[in-house]
Amino acid sequence: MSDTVMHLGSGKVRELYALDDERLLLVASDRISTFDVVLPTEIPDKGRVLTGLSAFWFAQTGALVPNHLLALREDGRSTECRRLEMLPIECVVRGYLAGSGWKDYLATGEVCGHRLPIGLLESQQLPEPIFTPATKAQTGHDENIDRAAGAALVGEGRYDEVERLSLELYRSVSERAAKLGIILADTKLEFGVDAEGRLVLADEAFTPDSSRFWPADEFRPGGPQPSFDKQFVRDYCESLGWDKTYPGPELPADVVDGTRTRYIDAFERLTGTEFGRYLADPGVALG
Ligand code: Q0N
Repeated sequence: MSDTVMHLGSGKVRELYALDDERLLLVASDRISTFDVVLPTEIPDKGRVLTGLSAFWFAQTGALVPNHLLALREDGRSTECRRLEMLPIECVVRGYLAGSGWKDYLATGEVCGHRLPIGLLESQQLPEPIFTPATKAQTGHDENIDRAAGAALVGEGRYDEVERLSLELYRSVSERAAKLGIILADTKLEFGVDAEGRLVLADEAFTPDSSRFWPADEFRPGGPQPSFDKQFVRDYCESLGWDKTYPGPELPADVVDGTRTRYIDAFERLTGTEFGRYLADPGVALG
């Protein structure tokens, strides 16, 4: 690379670079985190799987909402994106009661100001999907917020708009996943605003790192569901009695291989494309 490319920031598993004033490069690594700790062992091709899935969903939902994807690079793990002014909230949609939604419901009977029926079970489907935004914590955990707090951060009009778009996206993708035997329990979306003031879907979308995907044939409400992608990793880490603080444990080869197979399986089921075809030509993900 002869040009200077500014490194703008690191997520736990992705890096962001500025290509120029209008464009960013988003690079997905093969790093994996569990219990909020990045492990020292990588999962080969994980970054390509997530990049391909995200690109696939951007292409599939482009008619519903414009998105930041400009180009998918030949390496299959890097995307050129439009540079936006990001909104300071995480746009979460939940169709099922899991994670922090379940915790909040147990404590208060509500999630982000949505009062829910009494007697719901952990992982149960909600009467209808709900928009449950969160603040973007720089360190530590995102905090769930209600409509008033969200509207104070982005404005009433923008709040209504991202709520409507997030729910539309969730409905569209969850219906498609359901036909493939996969439950989209919940998902986290990020939006930005372009120079013309239009909302644009950004970041990654509908990947296993940003969503809970559950195999429908193993769905058993009344407890937590096994993770489609990370369950081998979690089970292995639990078996060690690791205290879930940095540093995490190295993963043995069978856990790495099993987890890699699960990621590729998710890619192939959701996109209907062989992962080998994606590696040979990432453009196939765009349809
Ligand atoms: C941006 N983040 C979130 C990647 C994700 N299109 C954009 N324009 C301006 N800023 C951003 C995007 C996007 N996507 C998104 N931060 C900046 C967190 N990052 C962390 C690093 O990896």
